[in-house]
Amino acid sequence: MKLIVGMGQTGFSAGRFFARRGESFVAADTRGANAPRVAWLDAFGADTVFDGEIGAAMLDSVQLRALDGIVLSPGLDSAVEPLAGLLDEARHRGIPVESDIAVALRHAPVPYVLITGSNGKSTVTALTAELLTAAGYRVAIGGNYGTPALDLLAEPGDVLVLEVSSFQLEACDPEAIRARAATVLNISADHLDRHGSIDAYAALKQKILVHAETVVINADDARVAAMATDSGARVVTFSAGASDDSLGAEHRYYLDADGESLCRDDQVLFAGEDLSLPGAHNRMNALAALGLVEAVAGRAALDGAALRAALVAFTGLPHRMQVVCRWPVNGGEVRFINDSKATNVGAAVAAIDGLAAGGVAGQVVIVGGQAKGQSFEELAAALKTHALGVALIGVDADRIESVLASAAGGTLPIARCESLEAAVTWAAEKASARVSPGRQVVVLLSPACASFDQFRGYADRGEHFARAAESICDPRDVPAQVSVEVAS
Ligand code: UMA
Ligand code: ADP
Repeated sequence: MKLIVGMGQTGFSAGRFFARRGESFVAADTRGANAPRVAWLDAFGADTVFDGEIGAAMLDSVQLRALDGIVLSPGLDSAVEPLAGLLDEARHRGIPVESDIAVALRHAPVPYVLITGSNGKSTVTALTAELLTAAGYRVAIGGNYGTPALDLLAEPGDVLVLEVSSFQLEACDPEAIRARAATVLNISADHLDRHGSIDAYAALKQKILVHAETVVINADDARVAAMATDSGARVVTFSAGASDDSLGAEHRYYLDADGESLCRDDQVLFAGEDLSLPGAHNRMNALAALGLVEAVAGRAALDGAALRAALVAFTGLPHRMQVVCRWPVNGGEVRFINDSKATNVGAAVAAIDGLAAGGVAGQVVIVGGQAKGQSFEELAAALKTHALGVALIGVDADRIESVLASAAGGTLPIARCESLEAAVTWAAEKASARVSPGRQVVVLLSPACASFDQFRGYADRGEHFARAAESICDPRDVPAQVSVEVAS
């Protein structure tokens, strides 16, 4: 008998997994009346719902007398009561507590690739899956991105490509993780309200490297590079420039001196125009994906025409530096860019710096939401240098405003906005005033924060932004969603 804690996507996938295996399970959710109980009952029946309160006492209940494992959903913080008491008591009694990822990796019937990091996970996961598909593999893609890992086990294909989050790695024993290839793309502060420190957060991410066959390491990120030396795996590095070989890499992926071409060891693999993804950070993402693909499919796979075509065809995922629409004004235009998936400072800084390096005439940036314990000094520095104005939204606007005000010393126009719609209106006015003939000013939503204070998630936030922007742009001028040209 298993106890599934959390009736979200993960909980449902665990229920389906145990149901397929004929194992009994019950589920509990800390949200009381807000838990999706009706959907759960419809899917699994009344005897799969725990009928008491969450807490240590549930381990003595009749319903859980045969309990031999707990599957914990990632959104739940195991240090917070009443969950903490339950988990402490379970461990005390020798009952294993695992995340869905831990369970999935123990049961994976095919090799798997793991992708984590602070930013770029979903992009690299999607691109790696596309490239492996082009190389002839049947790929099952999911994890923190898209389909929960346990659902993938029903039809795993030849290889699982999984994005994993720090939350999913908490209740996950590194000894049980045996990836064919794994990457930590980068480390910058995120989810510190839950993990406590950046070291603790990085240590969670590092778990996927410990017993991987091949680790794909960002040689430009000191925290990640240090992880390579702790791993007994075959090391492959990626880097913006030709890095030194102090990491003992078997192969090095890097950008050529032009900053565009994708190289491996002494060879140019792809020219800049083979990559449709915009921005310098996405070139790094592409290098990481190529390293993962080689680890699974071998060097020859990188030469295939289908693989090149897949690389060219991959234009990126929604809500990441996506041009929503263009507003022709004053002989130039205001371009609205949705980067709602920038839920931490590192991603927002990459967007702001990338746009500036890409040569736009200016940018008005919308930031704010739930701060997740981050510090905003680095964001304030980027905004001070590159922004024409900043619209602040969300529950932690005060904190961001005070950092911005002290960094910019009154030189940066800042607007506190009640809603995202009000922020878009203010930002559009500010941006249009700076447009001149032939010039482009950007309104950028790159919030550096989580969205749950005002929205159902980043996608909901991005859709609100898009609707507000489209109401300003002439609808007849709205192009199909295309990617922005940012830094190279
Ligand atoms: N919740 C409770 N009590 C419960 C169960 C859930 O309060 O008993 C709350 C959580 O605190 C959270 C929300 O409900 O606010 C959802 O939690 P969950 O663990 O049930 O989430 P799932 O629906 O299972 O979705 C999870 C991931 N969500 C989180 O880690 C918060 C999804 O990643 C992931 O796609 C999905 O599993 C499938 O694997 C989303 C995410 O935001 C995209 N991830 C974070 C990120 O990318 O930064 C880590
Ligand atoms: P994740 O799954 O880690 O959140 P995504 O691919 O969804 O990553 O991108 C999230 C945000 O991070 C987007 O705003 C995107 O533009 C930005 N981003 C993507 N790759 C990188 C990178 N390598 N470095 C910094 N920011 C990045």
